[in-house]
Amino acid sequence: MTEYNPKEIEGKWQKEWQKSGIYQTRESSDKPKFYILDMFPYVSGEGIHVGHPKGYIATDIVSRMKRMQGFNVLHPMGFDAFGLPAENYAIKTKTNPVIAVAKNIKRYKEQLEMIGFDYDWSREISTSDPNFYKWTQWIFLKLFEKGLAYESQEPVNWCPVDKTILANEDVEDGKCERCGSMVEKRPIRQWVLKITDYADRLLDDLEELDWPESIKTQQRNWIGRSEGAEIEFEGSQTSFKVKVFTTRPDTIFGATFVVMAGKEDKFTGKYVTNPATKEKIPVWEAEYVMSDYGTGAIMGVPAHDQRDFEFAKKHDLPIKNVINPYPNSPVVGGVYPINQSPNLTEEISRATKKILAGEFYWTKEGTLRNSPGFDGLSTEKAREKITKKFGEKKVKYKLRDWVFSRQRYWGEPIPVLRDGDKVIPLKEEDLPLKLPEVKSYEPTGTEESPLANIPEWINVKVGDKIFKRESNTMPQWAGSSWYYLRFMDPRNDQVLVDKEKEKYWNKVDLYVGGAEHATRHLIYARFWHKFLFDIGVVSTGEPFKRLQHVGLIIAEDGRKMSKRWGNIINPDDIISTFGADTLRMYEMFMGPFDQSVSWNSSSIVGVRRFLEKVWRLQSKISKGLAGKGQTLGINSQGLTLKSETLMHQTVKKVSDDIESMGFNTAVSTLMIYVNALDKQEKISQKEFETFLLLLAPFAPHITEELWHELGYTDSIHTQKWPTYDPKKLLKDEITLAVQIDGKVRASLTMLRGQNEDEIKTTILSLPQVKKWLDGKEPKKIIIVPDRVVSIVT
Ligand code: ANZ
Repeated sequence: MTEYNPKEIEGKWQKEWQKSGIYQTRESSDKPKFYILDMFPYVSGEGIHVGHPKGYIATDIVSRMKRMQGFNVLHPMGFDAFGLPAENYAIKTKTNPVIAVAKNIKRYKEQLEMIGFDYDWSREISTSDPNFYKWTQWIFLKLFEKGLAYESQEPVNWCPVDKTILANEDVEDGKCERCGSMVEKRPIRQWVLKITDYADRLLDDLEELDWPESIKTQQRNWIGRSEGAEIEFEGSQTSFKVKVFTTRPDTIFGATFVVMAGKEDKFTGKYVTNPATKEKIPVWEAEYVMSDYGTGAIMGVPAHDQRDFEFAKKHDLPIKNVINPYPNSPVVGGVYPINQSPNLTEEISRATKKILAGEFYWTKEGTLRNSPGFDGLSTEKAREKITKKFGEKKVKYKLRDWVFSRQRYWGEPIPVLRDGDKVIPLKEEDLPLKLPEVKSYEPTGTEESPLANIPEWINVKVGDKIFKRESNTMPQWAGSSWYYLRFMDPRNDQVLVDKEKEKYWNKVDLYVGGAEHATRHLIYARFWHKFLFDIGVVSTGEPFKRLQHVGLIIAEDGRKMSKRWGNIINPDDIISTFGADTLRMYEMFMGPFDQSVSWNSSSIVGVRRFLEKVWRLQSKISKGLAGKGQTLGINSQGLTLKSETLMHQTVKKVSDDIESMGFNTAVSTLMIYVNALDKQEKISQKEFETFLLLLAPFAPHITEELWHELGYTDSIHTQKWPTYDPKKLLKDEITLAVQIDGKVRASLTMLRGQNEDEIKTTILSLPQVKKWLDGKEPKKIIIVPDRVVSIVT
């Protein structure tokens, strides 16, 4: 037996798989489909570190198991090549983005191939390929046609360093998500997509998705639906009036001022009338009121809102309580309803007294007071009645329309012509509108992209007239909003995706990627998908059935892996020292898949040793019976009963764990199994094969080699996935006494619930029984279940 040497086998099998095309997805198939997808990488720096492939290894494992289980698997890969990350890298390295991106894609691919993934590379796509972005532009034209793409001059986020406007989703804590600079508000001409038209559907349809609850919650909060009322506060004498949005119309009798959005706290000198109390109240400006939410103005109810309370305290404005938190509390004469300790009751009384006196705020529910005509009503009931009487029911969203244009070169050109203020969309047959190759691609800092400086491209002569093209390009998130559809039919030049193919493959069954995409890519893609559903391009209302996020791999020093810290671990180095199979298994073994874990150089050695042990196991295979354990039964496949149980248990556990993405426990189950096999003097071929099949998704190279060592000529990756027999999972053992002609001659420990044939075969193969029978044929074998086997000769 040779030594385990991954260098010799890994490259060899990768080439072989490519040659034989075993991972290519066939079009028509009577098998059930399984579409499994990774969030494709954006192409920025040069190459990947060990953190990047963690999710890809996971989908590789699931896809391999599913293929072996008889599914027609689609597991594609491509590159998110347009946008800021790629362009900034190009600018930094002074390489034209066209060249930089091509070079980086090549490098990424080489690295991915070394890990031994089962991607169907014949379906590779890149968002900056005109054959791809033709359809991104096509979707834009459809959005425009339906009135969902429009131009606006609203003040938007401007990043002074990246020199482009950004969507709200691109801004984190007031900073540009890419470069960290403070964004400014600037009124710049922009293209906007009306995602708000889809707010309710984006919200409602979350219910049906098998997604992590945390991501659903983030989307709910991002969409931020609020039910409330708009109420108008009219000027006392003048025509001046202020409309406010409130979720608490029930507190209107406590509104003692109105605040409009402003840069600093300031009394405007104006007054309006509270429609409920008919009192004259002052109008202020303050920073805490946002100009772009609700109506940009609020009614100040200091007794029931913390910020209003603080504002009133600061500016000495009246505070008037209109809600009694505990209507039955001793303070107002009733008896406190809950059986509380006297101390607690006392404390509540004291707090209630303070609240009722307007010395503190109460933001929760209660019963109305100081509200003539509504006193005694519950806050809930009062909201309804007061809205009817003084205002109008309204639903507001935090979600804003998607600012969709960038003043940058490296993106999809927006396919429209302009004649002064008039916008003329291109015709479908004029797509793709190709991005011209340029010498200078640095952003200009103006409202235009560098494309505006290329007269041959920007000016279009039609007849005698000169039209101008749109110089702005689409954001990085355009291509990724629909790329998963293109994998279903990547080379179609007639339609975005063929109807039949779309029907067969939609939805993505399992989508795996970073949790940081919760409120951007995953909202944008759902929006586009719903739009494509509305215009009949796709047949499902949602793109991704099940979503799973990947936990980060942190560097050994506990920091994020980054060039800046010099703590990057390159997968190429790990592969050349330990092999790709070790890298794969180690990354799955590190910890729960969705949690962050630190790299640990010494643990990876343990995984390599495990694979060496697997390699050595082949010398123990016995084609006949298993050795040892004379008191244990042996079944027809040469398995001792104990080892048979363990085999069935291992099959079940590993299959279930892969299905639920519990890869770390799947690996440890395989390790336990190997240790058990290693303790046996001999192992049966059946056991070894079953084990190899279970290990194959994790370590595709070593298993392929050992499989061929067994004499097989076709790939292990196209074999059937092992199944288990639930009856054989039973752990409890029984001991049968074996009588021969009335005398106990042997005993047999076996699992409860074996069938009679199994028991008979096992008994007759026991050495002691053979000895006593001495070649005689038994006339009769009587089995008393779980107790005695009686052989009559
Ligand atoms: C009166 C009131 C009384 C309020 C009370 C709250 C408690 P959501 O939609 O859940 O975030 N609000 C409305 N527009 C605003 C704006 N442009 N900037 C800042 N605050 C704004 O919360 C809606 C509530 O936030 C509204 O209800 C309003 O304050 C405030 F006891 O109106 B409320």
